[in-house]
Amino acid sequence: MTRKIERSIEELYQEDPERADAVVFGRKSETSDDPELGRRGFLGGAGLAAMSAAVGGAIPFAANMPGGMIPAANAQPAPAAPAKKGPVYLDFPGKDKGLVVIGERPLVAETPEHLLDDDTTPLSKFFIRNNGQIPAQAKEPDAWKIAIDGEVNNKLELTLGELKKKFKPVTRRMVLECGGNGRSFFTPTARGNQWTNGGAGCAEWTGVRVVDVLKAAGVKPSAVFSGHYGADPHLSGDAKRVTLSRGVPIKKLMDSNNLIVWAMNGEPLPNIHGGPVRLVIGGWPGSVSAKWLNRIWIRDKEHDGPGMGQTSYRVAIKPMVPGDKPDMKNFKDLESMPIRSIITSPSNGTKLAAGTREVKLRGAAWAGDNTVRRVDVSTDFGATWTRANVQKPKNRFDWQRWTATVKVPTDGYYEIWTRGTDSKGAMQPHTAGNWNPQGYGGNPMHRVAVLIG
Ligand SMILES: Nc1nc2c(c(=O)[nH]1)N[C@H]1C(S)=C(S)[C@@H](COP(=O)(O)O)O[C@H]1N2
Ligand SMILES: [Mo]
Repeated sequence: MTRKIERSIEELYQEDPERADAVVFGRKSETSDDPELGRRGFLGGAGLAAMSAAVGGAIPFAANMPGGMIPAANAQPAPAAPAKKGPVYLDFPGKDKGLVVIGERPLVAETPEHLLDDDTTPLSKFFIRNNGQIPAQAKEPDAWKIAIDGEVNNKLELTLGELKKKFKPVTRRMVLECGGNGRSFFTPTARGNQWTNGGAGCAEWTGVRVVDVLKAAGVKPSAVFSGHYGADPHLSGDAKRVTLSRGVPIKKLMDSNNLIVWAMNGEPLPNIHGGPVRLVIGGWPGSVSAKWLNRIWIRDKEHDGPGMGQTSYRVAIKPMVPGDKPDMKNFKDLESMPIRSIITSPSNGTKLAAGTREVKLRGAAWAGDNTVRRVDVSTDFGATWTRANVQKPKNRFDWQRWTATVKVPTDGYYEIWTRGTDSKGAMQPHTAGNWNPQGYGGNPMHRVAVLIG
């Protein structure tokens, strides 16, 4: 008996992983009560042949394949909208056509892992995340005004021109990562843009230290938290509504790595990335790094702007039942981003010549406020691991590039897995854990399918 497959294999894995396994593996009966029938490790010749056909080659390490996990060869980038089949590629001035649109209004686009192969992410490949409308390009960048007010002794209103003159410029290579990066890996689906791993990039940012400007303003002892504001109009067009305004505890704000920046990779900050001037706060959700920055409000209590509170940028304190109604008392702000490692070469679905026995890998790893202690890679579904060579960061909040060479015994279908461990010992899990309604903190191991021969 064969049932017609109406849903995509990805959807089926989301909804009914056992049945998906049965379909992918060509198991004869979906309703068999023999628990071993259809288990990957116990596949007979017919099932294995069907699976091999599905992924395009023999699977030398089939016995190790975890049940219920969609093969990397079948995993696709998330479509922009449920109605659309397959990825929608970005068409935006100055941007690489390989970026994938994951939201159209507001415009959101991610960078597939293989386009993050540069040590410094070029402007053309840097992901885009907007919550509101994209403002018009500023005509006189140096006349742009930024206010520092609230719990300060001297309220400041500086133009960008003054900022450049009064404070010492510094350049830092830092990761900017959306708080929702990895959201698409949650089951059941979490609300929001369905990022895979591409809501991140690492650029050279030039600007002045936030702390230098704060010193000039004189922060009062009553200061507790900040509120960051940008000039982008609300999607509704209502001039009174703020698009997004998040902030950080004053201790984080004072970190000397935080910058008010006007240049990215040595170029004037592009409008789409918040030009002429934005904040860059390393290691924390990208949403605190306000684009089109026009105000830093120093507050005597936690901030309450749009994007703060409820389940926005917040994770469960005690694990909750996935998909359940949230208990609002059980949430805390997502602060440091979790460890993530990605394979940037080869790309998912790469075919290599028959007889290839060694594969060279390149990747990147980063870990929010922490550093990357190690990266390990596996070609046999996690049975054995090889330690990668991890480079040192250029400066704090930089990502760490890594390389590794792995050996494969025969031709066939392989999945290369990467698993990062941070400086505190936290390691990437197999699947996204600690489910929360808006899907923060999803950092499962990254996998790419490679077909040899
Ligand atoms: N003013 C403003 N700043 C913003 C946003 C926004 O919508 N408006 N989005 C934030 C979010 S959620 C992220 S992840 C980053 C994205 O920066 P990018 O578009 O330059 O990649 O900007 C942040 N700063
Ligand atoms: Mo974000």
